[in-house]
Amino acid sequence: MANRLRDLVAGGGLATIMSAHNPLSARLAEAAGFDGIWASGFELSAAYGVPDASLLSWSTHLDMARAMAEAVGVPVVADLDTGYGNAINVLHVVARYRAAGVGAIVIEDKTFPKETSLLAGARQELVRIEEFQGKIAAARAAIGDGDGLVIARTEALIADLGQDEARRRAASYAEAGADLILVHSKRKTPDEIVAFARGWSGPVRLAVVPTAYPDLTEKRIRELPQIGMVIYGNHAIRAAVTAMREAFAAIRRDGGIHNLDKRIVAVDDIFALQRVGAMQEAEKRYLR
Ligand code: SPV
Ligand code: MG
Repeated sequence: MANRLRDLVAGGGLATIMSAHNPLSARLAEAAGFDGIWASGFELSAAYGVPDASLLSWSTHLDMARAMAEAVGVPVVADLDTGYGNAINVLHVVARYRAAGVGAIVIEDKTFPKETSLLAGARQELVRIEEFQGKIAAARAAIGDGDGLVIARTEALIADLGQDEARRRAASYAEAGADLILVHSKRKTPDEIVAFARGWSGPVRLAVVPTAYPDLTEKRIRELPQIGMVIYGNHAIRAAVTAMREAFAAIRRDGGIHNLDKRIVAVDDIFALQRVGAMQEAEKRYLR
């Protein structure tokens, strides 16, 4: 499958990437019209009910990313956290994600084990710039000469190291071979990211994750040509929790499913998401 993200980003467009935590949510995101699926470490951790702190193994995340890549036609952007170790770990792991069919990988410049970025008071330690350059170069080598994208994520702003350090790191990672730079921020307004983008004249475009600053709409992002990708980081799991809480409360309140039944999707809708029709076609053809 050709990776449309590379052309979209290179052509000056804005790639919209939606989080998911399983193939079903990935299919829903694809059907809604997103350009790609964010195989989010945060969402998978939440789905397992554990903190996003390098607790799940990379093979658990890889299994999910592979299942997503098999389930959708749009590229999967895999969140590899810190790359699960040093450059040698990155070399090993990225090759397996690529073989699993993902279109892009993201690695961040925090130490392993990491703590999630938006948690107040969380430990946010960064590795040396040279060390992370080595990890980016390893990821670039492992992803190969095809259309796979290596996205280098700097957590300099998350770690409160300031714009200069973020810029220095972003430029160093681009020099090491990153195809895009993801710059993350935990500020409640977009100012920090807008300032970073306006000051960015590097050779590659930027990716942003506006979870903490939802006022940065796609309309506003398009006014910043430095930004080529927006990732909606955790809205699938949050929407799922909202929907399930409401549904479960309604069943308790009503003493049954009789009211809720009309308000949620029909079982046939789930059959369609499971591609049951294709199975039935195959049954006609092959079951003898
Ligand atoms: C994720 O979705 O796993 C991310 C984005 O990395 S964040 O949780 O904001 O760090
Ligand atoms: Mg993550």
